Amino acid sequence: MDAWFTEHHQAHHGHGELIGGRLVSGFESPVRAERVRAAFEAAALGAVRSPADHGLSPILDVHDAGYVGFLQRAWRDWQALGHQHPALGMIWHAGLGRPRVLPRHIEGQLGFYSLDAGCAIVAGTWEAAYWSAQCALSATQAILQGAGSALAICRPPGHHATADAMGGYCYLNNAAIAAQALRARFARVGIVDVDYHHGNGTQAIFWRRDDVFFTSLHADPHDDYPYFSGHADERGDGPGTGHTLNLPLPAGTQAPAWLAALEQALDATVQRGCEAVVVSLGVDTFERDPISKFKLTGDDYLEIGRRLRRLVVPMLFVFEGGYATDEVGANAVSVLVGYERG
Ligand code: OKP
Ligand code: ZN
Repeated sequence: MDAWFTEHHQAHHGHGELIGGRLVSGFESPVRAERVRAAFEAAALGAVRSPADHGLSPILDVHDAGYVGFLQRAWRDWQALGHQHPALGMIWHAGLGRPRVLPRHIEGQLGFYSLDAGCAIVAGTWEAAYWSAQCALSATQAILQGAGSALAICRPPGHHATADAMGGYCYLNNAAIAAQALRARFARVGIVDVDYHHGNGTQAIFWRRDDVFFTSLHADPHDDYPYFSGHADERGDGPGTGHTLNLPLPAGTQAPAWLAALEQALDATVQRGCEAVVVSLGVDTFERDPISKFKLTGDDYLEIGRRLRRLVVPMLFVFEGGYATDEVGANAVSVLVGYERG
């Protein structure tokens, strides 16, 4: 299995996030991707490659053009006001659900195009988000050309981004962009989201579709981010009814209960006839993750990889969360080792 990685991710750095009303240093830091790359190289699973430039078109197959344009020019517009500090999403919001009219002012646009205050924009945010998506697209291309598996070491992550809004450290939805591109060859694509947080953006993108099955194991949204989606009764709508499966789990969940939920997710993915699968690979389910409350151990990630072998279809791993920087590389790569070597 080969991996796609680019140094462009480092351009998105130096931003914090608002927690409890205070701006703190960001958990979603450049070292995360570097650790995954280093662990992948150490495991000698395959080559680490630089992504090709697949352009904007596969991004626009998933995302709203107005939103993409906003991401491209947000830093310039923000800087033009004389600001040197990061621009934060959701500094203004309507308080009445999704705003109806796009404001002309950058402050208003930051609110219009964001789901929460988890997405700072700095000078290199667009560059990093664009190339993160290109990593997913290059790994997708390998699968389309016949590879059995591939890894996209994406940073920033993507699964909280909707078609037209950023949220939870995510700007472009790498897994959704990959799944959409896989549809060129595979009639039915599955997305298995194992990140600790519900993949609300991915769910929203495929909510009304029956050609992409989305299933997610995550923290119960009563208690944890993203709070407003991921409940078990959310199953899709219209033609997509039954093509979303949410498996929320309580704080403190350990491997036996987590793996039992994974089996349910895999059963459903097989039953839907998915011909290729994207794994939204977050390892913030780890017992020492600083922002999460599940209790998976390092060894559990090998077992997750072994269980995924049951899906005998091409599998694309897209890196999402995981904030225990000392272990994030080993944990993510253990999933791949379990998958490749059993
Ligand atoms: C992104 B991904 C912690 C607040 C965390 C945002 C979490 C985004 C997670 N007190 N808020 O799914 O790993
Ligand atoms: Zn997460």
